[in-house]
Amino acid sequence: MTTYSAPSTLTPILTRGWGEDRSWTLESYRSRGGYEGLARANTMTAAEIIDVVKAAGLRGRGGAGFPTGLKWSFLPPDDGLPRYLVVNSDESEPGACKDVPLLMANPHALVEGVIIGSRALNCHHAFVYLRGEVPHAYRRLLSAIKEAEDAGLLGGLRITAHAGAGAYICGEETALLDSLEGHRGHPRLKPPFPAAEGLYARPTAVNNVETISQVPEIFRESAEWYASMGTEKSKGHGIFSLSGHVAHPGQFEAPFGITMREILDMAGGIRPGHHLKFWTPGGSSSPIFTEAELDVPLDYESVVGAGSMLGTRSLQVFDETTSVVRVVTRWVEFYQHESCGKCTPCREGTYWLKQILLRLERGQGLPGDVDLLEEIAGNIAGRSFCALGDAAATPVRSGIAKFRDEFEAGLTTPARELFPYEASANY
Ligand code: L3W
Ligand code: SF4
Repeated sequence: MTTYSAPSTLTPILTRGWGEDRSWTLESYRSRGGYEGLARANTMTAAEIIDVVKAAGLRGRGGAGFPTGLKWSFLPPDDGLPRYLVVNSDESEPGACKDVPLLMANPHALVEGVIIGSRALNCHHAFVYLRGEVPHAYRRLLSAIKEAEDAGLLGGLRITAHAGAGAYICGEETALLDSLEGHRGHPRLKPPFPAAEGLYARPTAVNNVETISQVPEIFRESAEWYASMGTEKSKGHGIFSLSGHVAHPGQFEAPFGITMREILDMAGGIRPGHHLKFWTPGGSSSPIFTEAELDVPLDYESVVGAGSMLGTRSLQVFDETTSVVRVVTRWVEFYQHESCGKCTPCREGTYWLKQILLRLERGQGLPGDVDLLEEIAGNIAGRSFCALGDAAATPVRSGIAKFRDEFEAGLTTPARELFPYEASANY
C-alpha cells in the first residue's frame, strides 16, 4: 500500500486569487497585475506576439498539446477578409473540471488572452463556445466581456460568447465550428485544418480556454520565465483536476513534470482507510494507470512513454472498492450516448460494447465476451472518423489489459456482489 508524504508546493498563477472575494471582477483582476500583459503586447507587432508565444513553449491545453504559437503562425497572410479566434470551452471530458472553475474565478484572464491572441492573428471578431448547461460560467464571461468593453480594453475587438446545446462532440474543434455556424455538430475532414479553412470557411485558430488564459501571464512576465517551468518539451504549468476517492478533490495548479504521487500528497492522499486501485492521467479517454505509474512525470512525453496520454489532465482516482467493469461500462455508455453517428465503427461499435459490458456488469456474460470486447474495441480504434471512437475503445482495452480477471468474473458474478455500492460511495 502506498504512503503519501510531505506536500509539494503549488504554483498558483492562473489560480492565484481564486479564493479572493469577487476574484472575477476587473478590479480584482487588475490588483493581481491583470491587463499588464496586454499593455506590453500592444507595443508589439502581430509577428512579435506570435514569436513570444513560441518562445514560451506554450502548448494547447485542450488535450492534444499542439504548440500554440505554431498553430497561430499557420494562418495564411491577412487578406483583409474576416479571420477568427475561437475559444473551445466545451469542457465535458469525464473527469475534466478546469475550464469552468477558471471561467468562474478568473474570466478576465481569458478575455485578456483573447484580446492578445486576436491582435496576433489580426482578427476583429472572436468567439467563445461554452456549454449551455453551465449558464453561470456563461453569465460570468458575459459580465467580464462587458467590463472590459466599458473600460475600453477591447480596442474594437468584438467577442461573442456562444452557449452550445450540450453535446460532447462539439468539443472536437471542427464539430464546434459546425455548431457555431448553426449546423448540427459533426466533425469535418482534416485537412483542411481550421487554420486554413475554419469558421465560415475562413482562417481560424481554435484554442482551449486554459491555453488562451495563460497568454497574458507570458506577456506580463516573460517568455523565458514561462519556459523555465515544466520540462524540456512540456513547458509551463497547468491545472490538474483531481476527483474521486481522494481526501480533498479539486484543482491543483503545478508545473508539468509533477507526479501523481505529489499531487495526491497535496490532496491529502486517498480517502481514509482505503488505498489506490487505478487512476486516469487524462480523463476517460486515456488508458488507466495504477500504483505502478504514480511516479511518472505528468508531462506530455513521459505519460505517453508510460502507455497513456496526458490529455486534459483529468486525474480521476479510484480505490479498492471500485469495480473496473462498472467504471468502464459507465464511460462506454457516455461515449455511446455522445457518438454523433457519422461513422459506422463508432456508431455501431460503441452500442455493441455497451451491450456486452452491461451483461458482464450484471454477471450474465457469455463465454468469449471478454475476447469479443477486445476485438470490437480493436476495430473501433484507428478506424473511426474522429478521436471519440478511439476514446471509447481505450478504457475497454486498458481495463481488460490491467484487470482481465474482473471482466472474466462478469460471466458468473454481478459487479455489485464483488464490489457493493455502499463500499464505493464517496462518503
Ligand atoms: C494546422 C496542421 N493545424 C494539427 C491543429 C488542429 C488542432 C490541434 C491538435 O484532439 C485530443 C484528443 C482527445 N496544420 C495541424 C494543425 N493542427 N496539425 O492542432 O490537433 P489534434 O488533431 O492532434 O487534436 P484534437 O482533435 O484537438 C484533442 C483528447 O484531446 N482529449 C480531449 C478531451 C476533451 C475535451 C473536452 O472536454 N471538450 O477537449 C482528452 O484527452 O481525445 O486526442 O487544433 O487543428 N498540420
Ligand atoms: Fe461521430 Fe464517433 Fe465517428 Fe467521431 S468517431 S465522427 S463521434 S461517429
